[in-house]
Amino acid sequence: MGIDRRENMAKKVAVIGAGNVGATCAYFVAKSNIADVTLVDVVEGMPQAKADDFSHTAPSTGFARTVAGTNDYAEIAGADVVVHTAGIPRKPGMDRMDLLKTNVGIAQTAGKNIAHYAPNAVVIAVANPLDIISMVLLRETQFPSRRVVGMAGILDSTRFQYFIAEKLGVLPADVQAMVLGGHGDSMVPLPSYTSVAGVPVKELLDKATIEQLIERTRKGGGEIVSYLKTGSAFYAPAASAARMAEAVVTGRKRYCPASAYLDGEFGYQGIYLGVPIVLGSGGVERIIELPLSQQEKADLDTSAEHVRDGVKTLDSIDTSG
Ligand code: A3D
Repeated sequence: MGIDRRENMAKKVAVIGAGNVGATCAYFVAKSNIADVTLVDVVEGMPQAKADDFSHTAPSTGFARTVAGTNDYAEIAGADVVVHTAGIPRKPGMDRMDLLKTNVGIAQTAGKNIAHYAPNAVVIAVANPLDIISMVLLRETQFPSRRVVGMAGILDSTRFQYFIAEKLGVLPADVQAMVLGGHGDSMVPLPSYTSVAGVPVKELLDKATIEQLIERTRKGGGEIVSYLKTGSAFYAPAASAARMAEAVVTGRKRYCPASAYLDGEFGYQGIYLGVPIVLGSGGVERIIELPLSQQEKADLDTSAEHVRDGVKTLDSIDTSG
């Protein structure tokens, strides 16, 4: 299985939810010239307006793709990738789980429409609570689990990379980091798999400083929520989702952490959890079972337990609603 170098002319990415994350993600994807983009939202006129506005940047930015906005799910037909961002974001004082009830209903509608109109797509979940919304999309689409994946670890890792680079005064792109686990305060940054141009971070920073940066990574999303007050981060989440969409559209086999459905990997069964994967045109092409220290595995167990609790809440909503 080599890298897929087929021409991408006919590729299409649909983004559901044309709010902060969705619209920014659509723009990143369109600007990278890898696919045509369709933006879907329930608010009348808004996705159309944003799509037109993006299109008018083409002479300045040079992108050559079409961007369409619509209120009709039928227009996602033929999408190779569907990025699901529709749903309410956090406000100060809220936990990602507080969004569950509202966002599950939205994801159920989206999942049914994706299955109907884009039955061959790879779905990238972004709406929160991420690991639970990924499960909802899996259940509603009934796609093979490798075709429903959640964006979180790649974002959490880039935050960890950025904080390390900032501390060391080096180029962020030279830092490689790995953050596993559920997308929440129990996420598991792994210094043992984090390096700066191949040099283990433990050689460059002391233990206390690394611990501080880990804590900042866990709270990175929350910091932005408390500054913004009316919503949550969107540039970095959108850039991460666009990178994942790009890996699928281009068939590049990107090694990244993402929320994948586990069927025994790392000892977990039937939940979505952030783990290292290879992402390509088929979606999750491989899950990499890294060796973990006792402490890392214990932290991942705690994170998995939080996700399991979320699935229980989801199931109670399903049966009562
Ligand atoms: P926001 O700017 O409010 O956009 C959400 C959009 O969804 C709005 O334009 C809504 O009109 C739209 N929408 C609502 N219901 C539907 C529907 N049924 N069909 C289509 N569109 C609909 O929020 P945002 O873009 O900042 O955040 C979107 C979601 O992403 C939230 O749940 C956030 O919590 C989540 N998020 C996740 C991450 C991760 O790292 C996983 C990061 C940032 C945001």
